[in-house]
Amino acid sequence: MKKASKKEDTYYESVIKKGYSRRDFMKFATMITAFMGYESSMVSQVVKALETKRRIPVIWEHFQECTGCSESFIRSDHPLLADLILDNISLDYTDTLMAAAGHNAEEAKHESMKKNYGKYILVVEGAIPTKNEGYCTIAGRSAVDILKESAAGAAAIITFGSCSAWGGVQAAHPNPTGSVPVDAIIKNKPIIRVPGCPPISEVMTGVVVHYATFGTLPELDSMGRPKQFYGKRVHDSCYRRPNFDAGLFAESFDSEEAKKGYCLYELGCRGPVTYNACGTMEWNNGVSFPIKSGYPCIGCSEDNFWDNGPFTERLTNIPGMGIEATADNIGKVVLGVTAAGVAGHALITNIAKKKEMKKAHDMAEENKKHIKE
Ligand code: FSX
Ligand code: SF4
Ligand code: F3S
Repeated sequence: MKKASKKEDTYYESVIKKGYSRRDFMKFATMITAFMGYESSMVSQVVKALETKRRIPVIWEHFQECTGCSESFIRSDHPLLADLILDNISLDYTDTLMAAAGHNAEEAKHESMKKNYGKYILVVEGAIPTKNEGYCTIAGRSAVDILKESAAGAAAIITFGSCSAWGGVQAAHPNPTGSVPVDAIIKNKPIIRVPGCPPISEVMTGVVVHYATFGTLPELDSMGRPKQFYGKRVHDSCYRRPNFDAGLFAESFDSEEAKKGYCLYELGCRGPVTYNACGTMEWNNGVSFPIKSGYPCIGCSEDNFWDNGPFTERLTNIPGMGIEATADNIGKVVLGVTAAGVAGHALITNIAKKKEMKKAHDMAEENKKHIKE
């Protein structure tokens, strides 16, 4: 565990102290500026901010979850990325990763919260049980109490992962612990949703760097997610998309077609109704993401996705097919589309879009016949 030093370093001072070169730093600044969706002309502004600004303290709470979000975060392949958050964005408390435990850890957290009251970013991983405080108790206190306490002094809250953003697996039917997302409890703070089970680590760093550079939160969509990262469907950036458009679908896992990159729509892919940047950012420095590994998107960044299964059953409708849809124009209506697609069908009001969908679906069926022949 790292205690806050007397003189707080700037981000730049921290990374240099850590042994990185100026060149590494510049590479990081360029990469994160691009991830944030800005022109290369903005790199100098990001560099200047990171060179001159004091690090933003981060308090990171864990509640009901699998800790996959932290795993995803620390496995980011950009060496400076994890260091910047874990060591250099002054991660003052995270009970999963810090060396200290018990009273020492609690003390460090309270010290940091007091010292940085009103200034720190609170990252929350995991959902919050409300039925019985015994379901998630840390240091003798309930998750609800801990959340309220740490949220009180936060400048903003990042809900990192689908559990804290939407409720996640705990809140799946029948939700035995009465789990809720952070915004069901905290109403008076800006909350940035960074959903995904797990989410992409660069998104979180992007949000923190944006805050450090501009002193404001990034632009959010109607669901409270940073637009730069959740503005498009997985389907819009999927490398299998040309095969979808050509009606080339894999019929089974591990088939020759699946290996060749045929579309996984028939195997239940939720990419067409899922907003996330997986197709462009991927994991482990662009090594892979679920679809590239041969498994359909299960919509892990969408609300209630666990109850939208079975995951290998194909969607019967694809809202917005044929257009580059954004979360704001169709996201609201497609959320909650079930595998059966009945609800999704009823929600689509654009007749032209329906026709287009039918045409494309018929075409796909036709193409499939040809593939089989
Ligand atoms: Fe949830 Fe994260 Fe999924 Fe797991 O902490 S979003 S279950 S990857 O770990 O909260
Ligand atoms: Fe990719 Fe899935 Fe869309 Fe096919 S349906 S193009 S696999 S996102
Ligand atoms: Fe999740 Fe789908 Fe991306 S399952 S990781 S949103 S490809």
